[in-house]
Amino acid sequence: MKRYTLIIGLVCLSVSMSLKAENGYDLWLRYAPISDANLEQNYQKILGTVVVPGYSETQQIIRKELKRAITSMLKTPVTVKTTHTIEATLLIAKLNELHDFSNIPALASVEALGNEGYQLIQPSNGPLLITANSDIGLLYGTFHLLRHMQQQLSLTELNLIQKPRLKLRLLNHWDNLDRTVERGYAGFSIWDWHKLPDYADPRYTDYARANASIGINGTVVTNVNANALVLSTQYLEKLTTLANILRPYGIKVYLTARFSAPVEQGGLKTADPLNTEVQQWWQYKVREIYTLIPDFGGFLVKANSEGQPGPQDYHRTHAQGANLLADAVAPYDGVVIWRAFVYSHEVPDDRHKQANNEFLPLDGKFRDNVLVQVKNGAIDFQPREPFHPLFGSMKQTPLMMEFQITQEYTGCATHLFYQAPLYKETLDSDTWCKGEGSTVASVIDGSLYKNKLTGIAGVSNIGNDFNWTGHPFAQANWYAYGRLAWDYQLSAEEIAKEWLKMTFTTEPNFVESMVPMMMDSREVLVNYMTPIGLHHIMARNHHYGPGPWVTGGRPDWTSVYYHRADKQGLGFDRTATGSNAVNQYFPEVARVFGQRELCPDKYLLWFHHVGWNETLASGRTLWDELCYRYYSGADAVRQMQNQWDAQADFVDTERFTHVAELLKIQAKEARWWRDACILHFQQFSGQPIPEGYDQPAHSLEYYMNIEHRFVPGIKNE
Ligand code: BDP
Repeated sequence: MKRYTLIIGLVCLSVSMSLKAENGYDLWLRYAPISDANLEQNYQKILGTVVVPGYSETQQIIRKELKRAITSMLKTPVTVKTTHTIEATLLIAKLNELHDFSNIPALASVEALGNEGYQLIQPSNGPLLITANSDIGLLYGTFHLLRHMQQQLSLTELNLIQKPRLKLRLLNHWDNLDRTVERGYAGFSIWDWHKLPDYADPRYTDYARANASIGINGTVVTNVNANALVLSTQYLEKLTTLANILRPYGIKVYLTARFSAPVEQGGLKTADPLNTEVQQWWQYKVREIYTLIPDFGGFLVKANSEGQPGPQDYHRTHAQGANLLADAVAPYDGVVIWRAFVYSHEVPDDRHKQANNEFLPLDGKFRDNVLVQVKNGAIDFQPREPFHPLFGSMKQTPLMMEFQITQEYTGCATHLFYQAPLYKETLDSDTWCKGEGSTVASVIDGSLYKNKLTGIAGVSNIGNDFNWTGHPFAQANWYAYGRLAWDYQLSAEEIAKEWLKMTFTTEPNFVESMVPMMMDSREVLVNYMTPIGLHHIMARNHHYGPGPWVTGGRPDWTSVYYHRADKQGLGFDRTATGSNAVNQYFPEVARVFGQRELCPDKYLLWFHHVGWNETLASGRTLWDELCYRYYSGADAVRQMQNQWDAQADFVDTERFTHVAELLKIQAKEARWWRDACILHFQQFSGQPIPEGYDQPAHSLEYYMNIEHRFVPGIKNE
C-alpha cells in the first residue's frame, strides 16, 4: 500500500514538475501546445497557410497574434501571408474583399455583421474564412478562432456569426494619477503617468490584447472620484500615447470629468452648467482632446455623490449637468456617461430609494448622447443585491449597467469568488416593466425601449501585480465580464469552462471539478458574509472583514442602518410598513419582494424585518438558519481547499501554490466573518449556537477590537 502511494506520488510530482512554471501574466492567452496529436494534425492542415491581406495596424496585429499563437500551440511553423493565394487554408479578410467567395450561400450580409461582428465559416472547398466589415471584426474573429483552438475544439464544419449585444463594453479603472487604485487589490495602477507620454510600457499592449480578446471596446482610465488635472494639456498628451496604443485593438479611451474642472483647471469662478463661460471652457477643452485623440470616447461623471462636486452645487439638475458635457462632445460623436450612484446622508429617506427619487423625474431630459450608468443593485456592490429599481423605470434614457469586478465587498484579492453567477443573476432578473420577460438585460441592450445607445461597465480589478489581478482566479472575473458584455446569453458555466481550459489545462478531470467549485464560490461567499439578504455589514472605510457593529458617524455608512438587529428580529423593513423602497419596483416584483411569504429567502432581510423565531423556507427559524448559513459557508471554503489540493497534478507549482495559500487565507477569513457576525447577532437573538457547531474561537470583543491599518484600496493615513 505504501509503495503504491509512493509510486503515485512520484508520478504526480513528475507531472507537475514537467509543467512549465507560470506567473499568470499571460492570462487566458497562454497558447499552450496542443496535447492531442490528431487534433494537432488537423489544426496544422487548416492553419498551414494563413492569409491576412492588408497593412492596417490591426491587420498587422492579427498576423502577429496568429504567428505567436500558432507557433506556440503547434509544432510545425506556419506561414502567414499578406496576399491571397490558391494554397490558402485560412483567409482572414473583409467581406468586401471576398469577391472569389461570393457564391458561398452561407456568407453573412453586411447588416448581419454590423461594425464589430464577424463570421467564421468553413466552405466545403476552399479555406476557412474569417470575415467582417471592419478590421476590428477581423481581430475579434481571430481571437474567437484562437479561443476555440486553446480549448482544443474541432475546427471542422465551423459556421458561426457573432455580434456584440451591447455597444459600449467598458472597463472603469478607479485609478488615481499617483497610481494608487481606489478599491484596487492588485498592486498599483498599470498607468505610469509619470513616464508617459514618452515611455510606453509594453504592458499597455498586453492589456489591449487581453481586452480585445474578450471584446472590451473602451476604457475609462481614471477614478470616478476624479482629479481635474487629467484634463490639463500635460496629461492629455500622456493620454494620447495610451489612446494610440489601444486604438488598433478597437479600444477607445474615456476620462472621468470632475465637474468643477472649469474652476480648478480653467480658473473660472464657477462650474455652473448654465454659465456661458463654463460652457465655452468645456467646448474648448473638448476640442483640445479631440485634436489629440480623434476617437476619444467621452466622459464618465460622478457628481453630487460622496462629496464630489456637481450641478446641484449650483441648484441645477443632474440632467443640466450631463447636458453641459454632452453638448460639448456631441460634434465629435462623444458620449457622456452620468452615474446614478447618488445618495446623501442629509436626505432622510432610505438610501435604497434615493437614486430613483433623483433620476426618475429627469427621464426624457437628457441629451441623446447621454447614458445613465446604474450599479447592479441599489446599495453598493454587495455579495448579493436585488436588481436596481431604476432598470426598467427610466423609459426614455439609455441605462448602462455597472458591475464591480474588483472585490471591494467580496474578499479583496484573497477570496476566490467567481462573479459570473452574480452578473447573470442581475441581468436575468425580470423587471416586469413591459410585462413578463422584461429582463434587466433587455433593458440595457436597448431592445425594450428602443434605445440607440447601449452599454455596460465593469469596475476593473487590474493592477500592476505580475498576474494583473492579485488572485489568479480573479482573472476569471475580468474574463467573464468581457464575455458577458459581448453576449450576456452565455452561461456562467460555459464561461468558467472556457477560462479554465485556457488559463490552466483542458484536462477533463481538472475542468470538471473546477467548474462546480467556481460556480459554488458565489453562494459560499454570500453564506459566510451576508446570508439571507443581509448587506453592508463590513468594516468601516476599508471594508475589509466583518463589522456588523459599525455605528456612529454618517448613518448610511454604518452597518446598524442596514441590518437593524433588535431583540425582536433582524433585517430592513422596506415594505409599506417601513421605508417602502419595494414600491419602486414594478407591481409584480413589488408584490413578491414586499410579501414576507413570497419574498425569496435570499432577499428576505433586505426587504423585511424578520422575527428570530419565524420559520424560513428551510423549516429552520431565522436564528437557526443564520447559523446554518454562516457555518456552511465557512465549511464550504475548507471543501474548496480540498478540491484545489486534488489538482496539484494539473497546475504548475507556482500557480498551484499561490491559489492554495490564498485559499488558506479565505478559510481563515470565512471563519472570522462567521464568528464575528454570529456573536454580534447573538446579542439580539439571545439564543445559543445550535448543537453540533464549533463555538467561535474568540469573544465578540476580540473581533470588535481587530484593527487593520494600511489596507489597500483606500487613501491611508
Ligand atoms: C463605493 C466605494 C467608493 C467609490 C464609490 C463609487 O466604496 O470607493 O468611490 O462606491 O462607486 O462602493 O463612486
